Amino acid sequence: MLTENIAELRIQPPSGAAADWTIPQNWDHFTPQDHAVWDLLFARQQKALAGRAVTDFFHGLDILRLSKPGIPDFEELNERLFARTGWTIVSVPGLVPDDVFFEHLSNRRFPAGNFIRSANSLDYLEAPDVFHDVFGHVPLLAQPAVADFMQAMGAEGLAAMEHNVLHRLARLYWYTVEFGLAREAGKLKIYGAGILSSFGESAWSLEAPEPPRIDFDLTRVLRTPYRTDVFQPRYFVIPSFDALLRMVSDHDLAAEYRALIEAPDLED
Ligand code: HBI
Ligand code: FE
Repeated sequence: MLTENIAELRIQPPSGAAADWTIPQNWDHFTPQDHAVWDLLFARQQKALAGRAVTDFFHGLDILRLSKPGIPDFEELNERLFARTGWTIVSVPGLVPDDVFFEHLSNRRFPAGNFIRSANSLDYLEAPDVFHDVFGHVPLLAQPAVADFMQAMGAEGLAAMEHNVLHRLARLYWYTVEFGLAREAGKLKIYGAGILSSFGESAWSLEAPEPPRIDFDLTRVLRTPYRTDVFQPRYFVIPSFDALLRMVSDHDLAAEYRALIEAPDLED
C-alpha cells in the first residue's frame, strides 16, 4: 500500500554527507560576507539579550569568543565545549531526519547547519542556520544540567519515535530547549535557543503583554500544541536547570504519554 511504502522510505543523506548526515565544516568555505552576517547578528543579539538572558547563557558565550572573527571554527569551539561538558558540535547540511537528530543528541553531539542566512534576510529563516544552532544552543550546552537534559532529550526522542508519540516529546523540546523562559532571582529570563537567536522575540517573550507566562507543568506542556510560524502565543517558565533535568530523570515520560492518550489538546 502506498502509505506503507512511504513510511518505509528512508531519506538518504545528500551526496558528500556521511551516513549520520554530518559533513566537514570546511571553515574556509565561508565568505567574508558570511562572517560579517555572523558578526552583525552576534553584536545585535548581545545587545538585545543584555539583562534578558539567563546568567549561564552569558557564561557560555565566552566559549564562542574565539580567536578568529566571524563564524566559529568548530575544531576550536569543540575543544572548549568538550572540555566542559563532553558535547561536540557537528556540521550538517540543514534539517536532518528526526531519528538522525535524536541519535546525535543522545551521543552528546549537536548538529549545526553549515550555512548562514543572507544579509538581506536577517530575521527570516526556513531552516536553522549556524547562527541559530551555535549562538542559540551552544552556550547553554556548556551548562552541566542543560548538557545532561539535552542528551536525555535525544534518548527520549528515539523512544518516543518508536512508540509513535513523537508529537509529545516535540512539545517538551519546543517549550524548553527552543522557547523556554526561566525564573532567576525572581525575574523572568530567556533560555530557549529560538528566542536567544531572535531579535524580535527577545523583547516580545519577556515584555509583550499578550502571551501568558505559565509555570512549567509537564502534563500541560505535553497537551499543548505549538506554532512555528509566529512569535509564541505562550511561554512556560522553569524554576531552574536542575528542575528541568529532574523533569526527565525523575519522570517516566512513556507513562506520562500513556496517561494522556485520551486527553484532548489544550490551548490556554
Ligand atoms: N535537524 N538540523 C536539525 N536541527 C534541528 O533542530 C532539528 C533537525 N531535525 C529534526 C528536529 N530538529 C526536530 O525533530 C526536533 O526539533 C524535535
Ligand atoms: Fe534550535
